[in-house]
Formats: sequence, C-alpha cells, structure tokens
Amino acid sequence: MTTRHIAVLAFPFGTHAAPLFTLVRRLAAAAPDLRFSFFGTAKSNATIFSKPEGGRSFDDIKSYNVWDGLPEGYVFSGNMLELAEFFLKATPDNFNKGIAEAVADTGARISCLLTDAFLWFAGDLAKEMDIPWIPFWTAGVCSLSVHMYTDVIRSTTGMAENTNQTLEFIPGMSAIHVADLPGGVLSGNLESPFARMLHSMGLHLPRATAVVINSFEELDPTIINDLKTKLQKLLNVGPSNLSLPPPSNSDDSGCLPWLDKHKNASVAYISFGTITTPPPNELAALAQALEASGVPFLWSLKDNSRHLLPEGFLERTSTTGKLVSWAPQLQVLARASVGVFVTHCGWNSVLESITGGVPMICRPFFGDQTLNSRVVQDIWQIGVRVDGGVFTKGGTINALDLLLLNEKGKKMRENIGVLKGNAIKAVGFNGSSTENFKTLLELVTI
Ligand code: U2F
Repeated sequence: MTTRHIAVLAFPFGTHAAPLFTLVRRLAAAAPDLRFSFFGTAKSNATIFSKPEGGRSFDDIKSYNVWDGLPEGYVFSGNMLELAEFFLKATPDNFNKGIAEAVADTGARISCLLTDAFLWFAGDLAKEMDIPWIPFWTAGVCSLSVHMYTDVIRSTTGMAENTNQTLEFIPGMSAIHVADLPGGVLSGNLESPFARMLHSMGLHLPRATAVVINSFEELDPTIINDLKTKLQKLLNVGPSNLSLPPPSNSDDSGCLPWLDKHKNASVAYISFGTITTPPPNELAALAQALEASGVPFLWSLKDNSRHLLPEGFLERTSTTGKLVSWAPQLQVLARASVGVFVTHCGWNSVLESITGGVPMICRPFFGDQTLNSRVVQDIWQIGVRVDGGVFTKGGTINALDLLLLNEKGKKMRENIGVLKGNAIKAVGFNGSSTENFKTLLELVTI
C-alpha cells in the first residue's frame, strides 16, 4: 500500500498552529500508518514541537520550517499584523519549497493538503496535485459565516457602516450588528493583504473537500445548517481540548494550588490570549476595579506589561491576587474556584471557558473577537461585554458584581453548564463531533 503522506500547512501566528497541530495529533493517533509533514515558520514550529507528549516524540509528524518572509535586517515594529503580512507575501512559494523537500525526504508523494483555512491558495495547489484540500477554520462558525457572506453583507448594506443594523439577512445571524464585524469586511482597509486574504478564503472554501472546525454542532445549529448548504462538507470536530488536551501545560507558577485555596466560583481569571494587551489606561482601570472590589484574581499578564499596572497595586493586592506571565489556562478554567473569565474572546478561550463552565466578561479587540463576544452575551447568554466596550473602574466592578454575586450571573452559569454538557456529549461515544472526526479520518486516509 502506498504511504498516505499528508502535508499540513500552518498559519504561524496567534493561536492558529497549535489547534491545527492538535488535530494532526488526533489523526496520527487514530491512524498510525499516516505520515504527516507539518509546515510552519521556524519560530512557530519551535513552540509547537517543543512540548513532548508524556515523553513521546512525534515520529509520524515531521516539522519543516518555511521562510517567514521577513526582509534581511528587519526589526520588529511591535505590530503582529505586519509579520503576518510579510508571511502572506512569501506564500505559496515558501510552502511549495517545503513540500518539495518533504517529498524528496520521504519518497512519498503528498496525498492530501490539510491547511489553515486562511491559506486559501492551497485549493489551487490541491487541484494541481489532484488531491483533497481540507482547510481547518480555527475560530467559530459565526465568523466563518461572515467571511462566506462578505459580498452579500457588502451589497445588502450598500457599504454603509450603520453600526446598529443587524445581519438578519443571514441565517442564524440576526443578533449580530454591523459594528460587530471584523475590520476589512465593511470598515477599515478592504484592500489590505489580510482583508483580501479573508475575502478570497470565503470565495474558495466551497471548493474544499471538507472544512473542519474546532466547534460542535449543537452550539450554533442554524448557522451550521446554513453553511452545510454552501460547503461540500462542514465537519465540527471539537472542542478539541476535550478530545485531546494540549501536550504540556505546566504550572510552574503554582496557579492551581493557589486556586484550590479559594471558595467555589469566587475567583476572576484574566487573560487576553497570545497577541493582545489592553492599552495602559484600561489595564489601570481593570487593576483599580480588582483592588476596589476585593475579588480574588489570577491574572496572566505578559512580563513586559507589568510596569503599566498602578504603582503599589501588586503589593496592596498580594493577599487577594496572583499575577503570572503564563497560566495553564485550560486547567485553570476547569477549577471549581474560578467564577468568571475576563477575556478578549479569542475562539480558543471562549471554547475553554465553555468546557470549564465559567461565564465571561468580554473585552474584544480585533478580528472575530467582537462577534464572539456578541454571541456570548446575546445568543448563548453566558457572559457580558464590558460597559461601553472598554475597561473603566466602575463598569468593571459592575460586571464582576453581576457575574459573581447576582442572580443573572447564576443564570449565566446555568446556561454555560448546558453548553458544557452538550460539548461533552458531542465528543463522546456516537457524539456529533466523534462522528465528524470519523468522516475526516476517512477523507484523509482514502
Ligand atoms: C487568535 O487568538 P489568541 O491567541 O489571541 O487567543 P485564543 O484563541 O483565546 O487562544 C489563546 C490560547 O492560549 C492559551 C489559552 C488558549 O488556548 O488556553 N493560554 C494559556 O494557556 N495561558 C495563558 O496564560 C494565556 C493563554 C486571535 F487573536 C483570535 O481572535 C482567534 O479567535 C484565535 C483563533 O483563530 O486566534
């Protein structure tokens, strides 16, 4: 039998490559005969492949570094988008080179392209190679729907940025406002490389053999059923953190024992993902709210932002709070003492909050985050957006009170409990995500 050699093309920024790698690890575990070549930049691959899985190396998954597109002597300006745009300019040539190297290395032709959905040009590569293209969308279905309907949104709204207009003309999206849309759909620079990439992606996804998504069918049935009519296959295979937890998430800072000293549902966990830090005035307002409310908190804040906290804040809150530069978030959100998650609403954080059963205070920044926060607040009713969209001392204290002390917070906890139950069922025996994963496995092994 010829070896099934799957080329995996990652988008090496934010939390994109990690969930794709998780999907590959699941496939590799389910079908040991498959061989995977995983393409990312040196920096991204170093992070992804640095965590051994219980001492097991990834023999059947080999990493290949592709060029990051940065010009000679480039100095990072602090703008992540700039890095992504240089990278996009280097595609697809950098991936083509990597694929040629992997084929020469292994002597096995590529039998399938499994890629981040952003990398829509993989549809053309797959066509040339006459093999399946399976894109993986790392966010939720609501944002996927927005990118599939971008032309419809542009023509129906006449490009008018009437921020309160809702998207009732798209199935399942009537609660979404124009103001929730990611930049580059109606507002901002529609011709930026990023905006053009997302637009092209929406146009090309219907060509894919199947689109895979880290979500579960019971979460957004109307949107999913609609997208199923537009795509050849839409396979919700998540939440992946329930099927296969990340390789290693050590608790060097002792977050978990610290949390276990607190009462049930009493602690605020705060994190804004891997890319974002709120502006200094908002960090200060959030800190003031934590201090004034006396709510115990665990805050994951990058070291280079610590100096932005109010003077003396850490000393004054040393008995109620804990500040770390990285927390084992998945385990943190599963701890009984965590009562609220103050989050930017990155998709992985939202899913981890659902599977941990923790309601959210949302402060979205860019991309899909505002859409996610709208769904969290108005559709699933498992959280609130901060008043006025930005952290103020008063608005944050009110939100903490609402979620930790108020009946409405209790109701949100119940609502999220129902979603958590559905998520567990989805990845269980005969569950929807389990069945979709089996379909995916068939598609990559034929
Ligand atoms: C981009 O997302 P981000 O990386 O900003 O945020 P998330 O999707 O929420 O993922 C953050 C991950 O990092 C982990 C956490 C999540 O799995 O558990 N983490 C942690 O373990 N410890 C910490 O102290 C802090 C974080 C983008 F910005 C979003 O808009 C997209 O939705 C997302 C997916 O496409 O990618």
